[in-house]
Amino acid sequence: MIETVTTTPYTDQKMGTAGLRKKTAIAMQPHYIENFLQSIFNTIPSLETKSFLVGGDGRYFNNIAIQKIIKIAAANKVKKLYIAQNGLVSTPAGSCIILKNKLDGGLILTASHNPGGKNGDFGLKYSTSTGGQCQPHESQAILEQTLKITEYKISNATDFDLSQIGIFHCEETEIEIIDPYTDYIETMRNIFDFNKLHALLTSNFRFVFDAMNGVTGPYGKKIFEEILGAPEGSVLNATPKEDFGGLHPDPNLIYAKSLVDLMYSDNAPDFAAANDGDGDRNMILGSHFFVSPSDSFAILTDNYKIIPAYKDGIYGVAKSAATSMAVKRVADKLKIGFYEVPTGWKYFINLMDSKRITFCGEESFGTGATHIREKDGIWAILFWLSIIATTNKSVKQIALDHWQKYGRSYYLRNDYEGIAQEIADKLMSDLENRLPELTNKRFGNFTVSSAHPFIYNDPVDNSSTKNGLIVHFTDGSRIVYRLSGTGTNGATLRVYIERYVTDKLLEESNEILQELSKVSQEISHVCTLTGKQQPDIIT
Ligand code: VG1
Ligand code: CO
Repeated sequence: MIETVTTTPYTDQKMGTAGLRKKTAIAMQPHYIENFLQSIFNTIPSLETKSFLVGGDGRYFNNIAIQKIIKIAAANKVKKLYIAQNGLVSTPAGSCIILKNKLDGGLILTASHNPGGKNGDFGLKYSTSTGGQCQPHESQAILEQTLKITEYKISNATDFDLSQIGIFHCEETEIEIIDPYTDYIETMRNIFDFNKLHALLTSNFRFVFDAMNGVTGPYGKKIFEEILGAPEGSVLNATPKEDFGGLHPDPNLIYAKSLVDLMYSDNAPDFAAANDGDGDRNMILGSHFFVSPSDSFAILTDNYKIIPAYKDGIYGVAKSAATSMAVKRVADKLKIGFYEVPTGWKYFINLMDSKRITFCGEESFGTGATHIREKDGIWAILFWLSIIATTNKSVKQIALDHWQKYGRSYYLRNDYEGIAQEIADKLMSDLENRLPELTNKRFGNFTVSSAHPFIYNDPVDNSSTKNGLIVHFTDGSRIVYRLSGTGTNGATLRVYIERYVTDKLLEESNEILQELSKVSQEISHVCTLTGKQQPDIIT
């Protein structure tokens, strides 16, 4: 039986950088997720011919939301849903499944690196047949639906068992519970030399992977331990938990602290990596060494020939504007295309689909390639392990060699969190107005060479997007300012700071960037406007 339920709009269902992200309590309000799902379906023509993947990172409310998706999709006469077994699929594996099975899209329940649980965050990433998240014009159409919705349709079927692989029906809709690992693992096998990786992980090389109680635990167990032979126990925090065991599943120096402590201890393994809650982010550590994501992306690009899938050449690379310029120097050397896009993986999709690029990266611990249309944490780890297996060098040596060849972009991101939205908006608009006056101005040892909003003109669909403000200095240093689009608590100002150096290669980023950090505060007036004397988080 299908019911039509009368509802009224929620006015806060605008998607951000990566889907809809809300406090769990907000997402659990009556009709909230129902409204949003119906609004998505309202924008998709001919649902009776469409198939979607459904799954999530296992956070609190994951499986309740999946039951709602099944019933609302069935009431809207969707042809077929592929549901990840037990409701668990990583964001990269989801993209892989959509592409391999030529599905029309997917609904991935995740708030990514945000904490989970009743008091944490919940979210939904809506992907289309590209395998990646919907484009801005599509999220705009969905937003418009959310603002005028009056009813949604839902089947009154009882809940379904998501634990057994198999096929059943809800109303006319076919529901298939699928294994969420096989397609993804096969894709990894086709990219990397698994024999070489097996030899490395069964040697005396010491490897750990911290899944942070997120969805990549089972993927890590299967790939690193069962297939590649790493000793049992190499995967830490391997069981997906509704609240990530109280962890903040964000793989960085602050939230993956226990892993970082291990890697800086006397007993440090040779290599460690961590993923975020939904498995699209990665952090790479060597013994007593941290690889910044911008450097990691540049290093992977420089070593593309090592990987079987890329040995015949790569098209080009793209990075978000906020990411350091390190990869640009590699692209120039390799004479391959280089693109700069706004923050958010969706902006890479057209470049990948039009064969302009093969790799993409973001400073926020995201790297990936054209095998899917999301960033991919495990892919990055397998790539790093392949470089180590081929060169026999330590992580630190690989990074050092890279800096010796190209110079080093010291890089830090300063986040000012929990700012009142009006204040954050004012900070950005006042700063934008002041940008023209900044040119040629001197701040300590730094002189501004130009300052402008970052505007991206997509070469494929000709859309234009403004995202953030950039200040360039005469020595090549840069400061980028933008507001986060994934937070759920007021506004977060992100300030990205970078300085290029060719002589001092082994300094502390904090030291090298200390003066520029001060300059970034002076330029933005962030301290006076927010009352904060320093950033809340430095990564
Ligand atoms: C952040 C990162 C961005 C990333 C996005 C989604 O967005 O800065 O690079 O693409 O999260 O990542 P924002 O708008 O808060 O800066 V995930 O792993 O949260 O899907
Ligand atoms: Co993520």
